[in-house]
Amino acid sequence: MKIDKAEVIVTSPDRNFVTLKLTTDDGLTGLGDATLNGRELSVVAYLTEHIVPLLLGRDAHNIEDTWQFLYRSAYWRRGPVTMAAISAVDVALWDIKAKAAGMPLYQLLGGASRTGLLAYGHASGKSLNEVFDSVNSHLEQGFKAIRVQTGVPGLESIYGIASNKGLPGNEGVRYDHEPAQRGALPAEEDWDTRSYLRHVPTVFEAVRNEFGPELPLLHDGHHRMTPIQAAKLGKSLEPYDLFWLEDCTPAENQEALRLVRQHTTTPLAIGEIFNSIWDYQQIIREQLIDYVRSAVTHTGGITHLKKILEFAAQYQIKSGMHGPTDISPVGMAAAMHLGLAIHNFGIQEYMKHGDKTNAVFEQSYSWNNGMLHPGNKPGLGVELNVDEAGKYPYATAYLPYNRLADGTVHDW
Ligand code: CS2
Ligand code: MG
Repeated sequence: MKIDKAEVIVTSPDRNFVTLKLTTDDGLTGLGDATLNGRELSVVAYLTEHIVPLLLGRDAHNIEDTWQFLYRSAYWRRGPVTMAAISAVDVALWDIKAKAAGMPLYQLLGGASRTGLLAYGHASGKSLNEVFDSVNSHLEQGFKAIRVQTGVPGLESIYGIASNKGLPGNEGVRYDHEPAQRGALPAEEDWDTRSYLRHVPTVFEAVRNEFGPELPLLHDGHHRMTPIQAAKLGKSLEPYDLFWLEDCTPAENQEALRLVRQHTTTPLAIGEIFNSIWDYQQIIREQLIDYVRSAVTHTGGITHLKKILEFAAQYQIKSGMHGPTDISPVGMAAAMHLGLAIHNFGIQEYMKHGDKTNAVFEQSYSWNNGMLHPGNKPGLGVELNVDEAGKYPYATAYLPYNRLADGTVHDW
């Protein structure tokens, strides 16, 4: 079964997506998500110029060998662009192999270890009332776990707060938080960690009082605190029993988490911007995190993320796969198949895609009563409608960045 055709498809229904479509000489097709938010075209070039020529004629069944070939023959290893490109090839090959076997991918990955996948949604608001409204609307949608992001007094616009302003042409349409904004330049946002550290615990106290002790609550620190500030926040949130505090401090320096661990028992989740097992080696071995946040799309595909999660399982660390709207339905389906098969599944992030996106990517995964399921169609269960995709050309969009009051650039 030789790879006969490799297409890199770029479309921008509600936001930009990059998809690799492989076709074999006996007509089977496989899809892989290669969307790297705000840097999409770099992966398009990596795939089109450097990888596609290497794939044609290869045996589509040899997934591990193809992974190792793409990783080692590049000489230049790791990094978000390389690993997103390798991921797209890997997932497309797993899609093809499962279709050839006539079974849903999770069956090929060892079968189902559970009946469905607990998922969390994004509630947010500038004010407490807005936060309460958003939590209620997510409970009404069936979510059984909720991430809470709040505005901070004195800061104009910060990460994670949905707004009613909507996208150009979508004014007034409630618009869940899509961080990448279309435009020629990235938006500049302001930040102040001390006012954030004062405010966030008060919001979680109010949410607990309003919604009770059981509801799993999550929060994303989005890489903005120093290790001691992260330790302080983790400690001040302990009374509110968070499911996890995510990306509490930039983790390039993995041992920074030791200081956080010393001071708080709030569970820690990290890894959405990691892209290889090496980014996790120390924090897993030293038990410095509780959840692996990597997405299949950004971490070398199912082949590599499965190895990271198997390593994590030895330390009772669970999965918490990244799943915002910049992970395409192809990437979400791959996460669900892997999540259903592994033992150490923790929780799955789930931001619903827009109607245009759902028309481009025909999905067979389901959302029911707070649980996701990848479906039972052979392969991934997602097909790309090329004509529909063709309606939405790429649109330049950037993630915002932060400056502190004195003008210093800060982690966004
Ligand atoms: C976030 C993302 O969902 C999350 O946990 O951290 O929204 C992140 O900001 C985007 O994926 C960046 O592209
Ligand atoms: Mg995050």
